[in-house]
Amino acid sequence: MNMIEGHMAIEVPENVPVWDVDPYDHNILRDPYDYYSELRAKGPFVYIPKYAILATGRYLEAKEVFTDWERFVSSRGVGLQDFKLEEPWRPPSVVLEVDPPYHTKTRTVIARALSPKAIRALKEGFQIAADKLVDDLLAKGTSEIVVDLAEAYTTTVFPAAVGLSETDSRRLVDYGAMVFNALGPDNELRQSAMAQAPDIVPWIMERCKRENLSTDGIGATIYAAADDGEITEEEAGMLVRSLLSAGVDTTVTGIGSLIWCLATWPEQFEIMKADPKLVRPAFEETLRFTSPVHSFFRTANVDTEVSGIKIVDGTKIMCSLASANRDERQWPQPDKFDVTRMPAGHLAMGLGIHGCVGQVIARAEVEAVSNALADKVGSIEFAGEAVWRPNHSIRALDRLPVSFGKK
Ligand code: OVM
Repeated sequence: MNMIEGHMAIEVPENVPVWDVDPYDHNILRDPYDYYSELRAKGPFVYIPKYAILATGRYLEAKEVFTDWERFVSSRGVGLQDFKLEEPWRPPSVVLEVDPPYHTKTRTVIARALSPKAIRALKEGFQIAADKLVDDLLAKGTSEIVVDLAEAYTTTVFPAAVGLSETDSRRLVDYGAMVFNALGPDNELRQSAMAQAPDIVPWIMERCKRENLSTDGIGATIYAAADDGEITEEEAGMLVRSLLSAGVDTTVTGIGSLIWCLATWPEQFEIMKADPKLVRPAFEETLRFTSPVHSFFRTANVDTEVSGIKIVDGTKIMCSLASANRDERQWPQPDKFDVTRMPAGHLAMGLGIHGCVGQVIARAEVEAVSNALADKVGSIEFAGEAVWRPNHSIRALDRLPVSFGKK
């Protein structure tokens, strides 16, 4: 078998255009929208020879591949690597990188710990934290939103909600960067993220232990399921690791991108401020428009067909969620940021059995920030260049200097 980036190198399927492009090129990772347009225009799938994978940037196909967990499995990894053929860099996630029936058990436990009822109790604390940070930034006038708001806020309220006994903004953010870069090719970007593993991984694993968690947080709810015999003690620790893997960089990115959108389209900020009912839809539109997680893979686990294209067992399929969320076949005026759109069905948080299990807490965290902006901030203006940070699976801001004006 011919291997490439840890998976089987497939042949070009019939009727699939070959596109000699590197989706992990830094210029594309920083500004991917021309790449997405071309990806969608070429057809339902393209074959990318550099990685011998299929890629889809269209809504319908991305949705079909994402929903059908029986044909398109997660247990072989949701990045370029096929876990059936190569050992992953860390023990696989017991919820992301598994399939039913095993998945059903762990998902039930983590979903309970992150249920709307569990999250409701956290909202007041989120609002107090967001109000205070926004007040501080208003007093400062000009600030760098990625570090001073998005990271500062998320790495305070989220670890507290989980029940971590100690937090470390840099390690949490850089662990997320490792986890999300790990899904891509073994290039310089992945290697430089991984170079931090010896410092970060032991710290993260220590945080996941029962004795290092409060008795009343999300982590404790997960460990309670081990006491009840629903999962093992080890699985409970692994589910806490999932919280720390997926719960920081995603939310940090969502907050940064929301503020970037509102600074770029001040008239949309005006519309949102005029109607508090638009605070939630404004974030959903930010999710559709910016798609913090730009891509995930599935692996075909049978010989099958999608949209008339034959797909063989072992095929890695790169699903560009960010492109699907701009697909002109699905969205009228897809490149318009419109806080009144209410983009039901966007793929930014996936969907189906692997759909983001943390979406209730993520929305609650961001909503508190949006409320604070709508209440207190009159204007958001760029105070320097917004810079994007290349990552194999996340499109995040690296730097966002803005001036907040008082209302
Ligand atoms: C995990 C996890 C879940 C969702 C996303 C993610 C790749 C990781 O369970 O570790 O990032």
